[in-house]
Amino acid sequence: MCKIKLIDVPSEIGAGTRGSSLGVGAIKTAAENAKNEYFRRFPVQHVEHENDLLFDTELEAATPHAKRIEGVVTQYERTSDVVASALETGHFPIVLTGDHSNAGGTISGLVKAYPEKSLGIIWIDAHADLHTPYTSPSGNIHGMPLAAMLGLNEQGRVGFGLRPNAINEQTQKAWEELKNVGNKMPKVDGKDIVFLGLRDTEEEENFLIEDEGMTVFRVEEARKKGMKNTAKQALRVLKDVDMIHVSFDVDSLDCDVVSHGTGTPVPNGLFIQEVIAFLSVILSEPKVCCFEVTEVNPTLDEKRNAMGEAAFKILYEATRVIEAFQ
Ligand SMILES: [Mn+2]
Repeated sequence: MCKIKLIDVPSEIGAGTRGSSLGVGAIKTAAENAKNEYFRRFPVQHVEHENDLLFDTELEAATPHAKRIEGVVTQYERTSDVVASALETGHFPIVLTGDHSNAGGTISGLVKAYPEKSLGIIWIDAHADLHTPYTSPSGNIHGMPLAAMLGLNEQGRVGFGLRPNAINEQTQKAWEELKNVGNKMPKVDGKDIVFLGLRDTEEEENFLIEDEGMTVFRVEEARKKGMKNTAKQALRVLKDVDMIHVSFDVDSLDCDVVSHGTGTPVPNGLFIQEVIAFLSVILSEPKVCCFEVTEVNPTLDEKRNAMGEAAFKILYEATRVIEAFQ
């Protein structure tokens, strides 16, 4: 049986809306209110954040197409060190983060610990997070972590030239640094990325999904097939990789049914029990080496702490599967 290590990364400098740094606290509050022992059983290792950069308007203006990107580089370096050392000491890291840009730090830690192993990623999300500074409409880096892991540059790897942003040198340099954290670039092949719950993407991202051969399970399709069958199919897609990372963005959940307590809520998403069913198969696969939960924002929750409670329920059930099988 594995030793689980919880890692808390309350960074929200990659988000466009404030408050996701409070997300891990909202999950802990949900556990305490349910009188659940979870956070007593698994102590949390904290990773220092750079959220004070949010108050530096000059810094934000310096790299408008990738806001606070130098801070994100620092964050990736810190998180990747903690994740890599958790793996090296025989732990299974469960990473709880503020905004989804942090996933790049987690993944950089996996490749830092195991540079020889090929990586597959299961990305449970309403969004593809495949923008680069060259294509991002917002400049918010939580829409870019997968592009960084793919090592994408100008207009993706493709050169189709859809309204590319004019990037200054400072942004360019920091984007290269960000992609190279973990000393391996690219860290993943497009064909080894599987999405679940995707339903709000831009043209540039759709192009990349198609061009790189990524796999997408949309909500209706997965529901029709059944979540466990969908999970088995996802694992078949990743049958040749050496290790698998699972990243769960709570905006994959249906915001009308569950909660709007996340930065970029989208309707017509997954239900809590569907994510639990999907993960019950995925996390029993021995090649899975890390699980991540992100983007809970209690300041946006119209139902008190409903999103924190949903995330905790999923985290709790996911952890039971990890303990049983990893
Ligand atoms: Mn996301």
